[in-house]
Amino acid sequence: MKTNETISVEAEPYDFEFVPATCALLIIDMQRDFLESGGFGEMLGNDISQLRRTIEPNRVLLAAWRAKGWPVLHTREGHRPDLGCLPPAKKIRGRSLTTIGDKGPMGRILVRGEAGHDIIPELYPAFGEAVIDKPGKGAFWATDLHAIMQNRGIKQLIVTGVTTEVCVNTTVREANDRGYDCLVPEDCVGSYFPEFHDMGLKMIKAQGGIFGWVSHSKHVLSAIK
Ligand code: TIU
Repeated sequence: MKTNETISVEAEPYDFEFVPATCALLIIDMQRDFLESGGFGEMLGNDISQLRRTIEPNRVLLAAWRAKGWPVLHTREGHRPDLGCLPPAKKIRGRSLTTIGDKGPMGRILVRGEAGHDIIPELYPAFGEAVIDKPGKGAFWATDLHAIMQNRGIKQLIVTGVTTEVCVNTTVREANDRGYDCLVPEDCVGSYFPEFHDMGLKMIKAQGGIFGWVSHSKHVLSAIK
């Protein structure tokens, strides 16, 4: 398969077409604090199994994408150790006794360089794969993702990761407004709340693909094999 060949993936609301050289796999926030037992997500009372089911399909898709030598990007949600990029509103939201920046079960919560902030070992970035540290929910705001995509000629994104209605949806919307196409494989994204996951996906593909396309990793894998 040539990297300038157009590949068609079964998707909703209609097939998604992409050219490998200009389409990146963007894996959102597969961080220990969101996915692992004892992390920040679980500390807040969330059911991490809803997110952990995404690990294996992401691992398989990442391995396939890497085997082709196609572009891979990763993001992490978190803040500078001095918390200079943490808005006070985000710090106090939720009225929890322990909030972002405080000592949590895996180091300071969502602080860059801490164990819980890092990406889970199953999907650890390889050499040459950009890791984008983002202070917000969207991967474009206050990051160099847009510049990286422009510099590398990336026009389309396969967006996976967590959580469906928060960081994945926000990123897909930001990408849409910047003129990029996004495909979301539904088994590779997850939410602590199944009903938000379902609606988050419907919101993307409604109205003729108002924000993008929704598919399943099996359709991506069969299209690229
Ligand atoms: N990455 C991401 O979605 N961050 C969140 O805070 N998600 C929640 O669902 N809370």
